[in-house]
Amino acid sequence: MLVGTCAGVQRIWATLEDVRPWCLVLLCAGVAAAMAGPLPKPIPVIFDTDMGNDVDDALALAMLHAFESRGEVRLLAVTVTKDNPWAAVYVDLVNHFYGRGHIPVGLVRNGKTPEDSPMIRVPAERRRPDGPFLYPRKIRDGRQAPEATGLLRQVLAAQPEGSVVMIQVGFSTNLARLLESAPDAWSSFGGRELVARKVRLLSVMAGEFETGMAEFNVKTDVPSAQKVFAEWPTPVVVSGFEVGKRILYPARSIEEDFRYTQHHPIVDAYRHYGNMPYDRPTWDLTSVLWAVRPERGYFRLSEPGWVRVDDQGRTSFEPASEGRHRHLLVDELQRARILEAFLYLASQPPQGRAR
Ligand SMILES: [Ca+2]
Repeated sequence: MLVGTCAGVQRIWATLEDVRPWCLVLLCAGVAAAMAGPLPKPIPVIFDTDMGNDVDDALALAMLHAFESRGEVRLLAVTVTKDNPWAAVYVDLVNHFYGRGHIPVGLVRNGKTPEDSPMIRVPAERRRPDGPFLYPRKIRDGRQAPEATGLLRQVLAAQPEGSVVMIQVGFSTNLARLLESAPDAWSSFGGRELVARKVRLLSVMAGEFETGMAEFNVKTDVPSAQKVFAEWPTPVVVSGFEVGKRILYPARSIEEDFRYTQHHPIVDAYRHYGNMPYDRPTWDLTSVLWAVRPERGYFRLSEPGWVRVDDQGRTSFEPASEGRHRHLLVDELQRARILEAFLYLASQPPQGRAR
């Protein structure tokens, strides 16, 4: 069926020289839709983040809450690969801020980058003049959060077959451990089988596909990245470093678009990550936008192939018709449209909450 379709497309292609650019857009949209079939609404999403290492993770989480408010996403869980106790606390207080404190938050054990980070610690430590925390949360200490791999198994086991979209915007520690995980009380399947049954798509921010440099998310945990790219059983769409670095989130938005409330945990994180005013690349936001709206033409997709990770953490893309991987491509017009979406989504107020 697919072979026949491709042959037909090739024949038509040869006769459509004047309209090829538009055909390419439509073809890419078709490929996006065909990769996973019609998307359910809301899309069940698991967000895996190294919250605290860069502020784009915080903006990406804010976007996911906006998508949930718009009926496009149901955030099943957030799992954290930064092994710092404030990381899970900060994620939990952001979820509470958006009125979704019920979302489970899992934290890696014996993971990478345990160092302190003011962008998560300072908002978490802020208190009102009369004593309580400025931003309510249920997780007081990251050590109270469940271990991430077990939480991933628990959440996946409860979902329908082929339904879950996973978004990984940190290192691959949690997802590699998920693949290796053994049957347990939540599921009689091992990790790879559980993923193959429950997950429809993995959207990843990792790697770099222009120069092949060792990108942070890959080089921080090379063996886990190698495992995920070699063994993950579903389609994988990767946003390389080169995509988000050319779309800068403007400091002006942080200063002006969040004024609907006096205190905002995303603004606090941004102000404590760098010296204001600064514009920051939107790496992790691109993987969220692709995962939720793959059919909307924000991005183009590469041909299919395989992402390879060498022992130094350098990435390359090897085209192959049977490959399960693709990476994102963007042009100038698309970048402008993507940034507009980021600004509206990241700064969208919590749903139905007068503050
Ligand atoms: Ca990140």
